Amino acid sequence: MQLECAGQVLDLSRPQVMGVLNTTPDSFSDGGSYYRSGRLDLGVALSRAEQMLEEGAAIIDIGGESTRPGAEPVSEQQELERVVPLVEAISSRLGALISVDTSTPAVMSESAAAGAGMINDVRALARPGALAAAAATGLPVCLMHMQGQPGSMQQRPEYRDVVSEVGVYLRSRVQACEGAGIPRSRLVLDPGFGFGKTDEHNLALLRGLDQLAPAGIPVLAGLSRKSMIGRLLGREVGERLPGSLALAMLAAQRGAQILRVHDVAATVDVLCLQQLVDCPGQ
Ligand code: 7PM
Repeated sequence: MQLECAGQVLDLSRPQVMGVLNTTPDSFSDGGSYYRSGRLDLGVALSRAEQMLEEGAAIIDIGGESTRPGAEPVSEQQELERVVPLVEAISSRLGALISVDTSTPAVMSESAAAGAGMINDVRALARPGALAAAAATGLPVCLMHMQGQPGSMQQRPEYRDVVSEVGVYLRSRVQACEGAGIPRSRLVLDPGFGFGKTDEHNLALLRGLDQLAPAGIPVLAGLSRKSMIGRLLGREVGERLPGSLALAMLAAQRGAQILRVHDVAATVDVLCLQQLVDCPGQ
């Protein structure tokens, strides 16, 4: 499997790491470290991106909207101001493959023009205009499942059969994409761990990860530092690396091709060993 990302080829015959570079001042795990007196510091963000690339990240994920429950909504203008200059700088200076974590059509178009190679949408292109905007970029898209809306999604998540319902939803979004001119060869699917899911739902999705996507469509798993690790193990966000690494390996063993993580070097080590055991001679 491989993905064609604006001239760069992403090899998915082995699991690849997507490193998270969050540009929101309230990001729960970066603590707003790229902000100096309320303004985004391009230099700091660039060196963080460079470090993740050196550690083996294949993709840098840049987002300007916090999806944390209770986070303040971000205007289109604000999101553009946070994301586009970073995409431009990281793509031109580092030549990195960038995915842009957005649900906003204008951010998709302007990020693509600034050099982004992939769209990562936690709303699976469901916002008005998003399907058409994403299609026009020609870029691959990660479609994520979410139940409810970020502000309230964790209040009472409910499913009859979470694996089958998430699968049905993702396949319906694949169809919507195909209808809008985005072929399935350009799609990645993601169950959206923690997005309107209890710990039991998240565990069931991890167990059933290999049943989620139609054959040939790669799967992305984002488990890094998530609150399910906090609840299951009783760990604060700074203490979730071992749990994150275990879940990244479990996801890779169940066929995830892209792991979205904060701790790139450690995850690359884990995935390297997993491949040596599970895919000898490759
Ligand atoms: C607060 C709550 C801050 C949640 C950040 C988050 C995913 C994603 C995110 C994911 C894809 C986080 C999330 N998670 N995109 N964006 N998959 N495709 O924990 O799981 O990083 S934001």
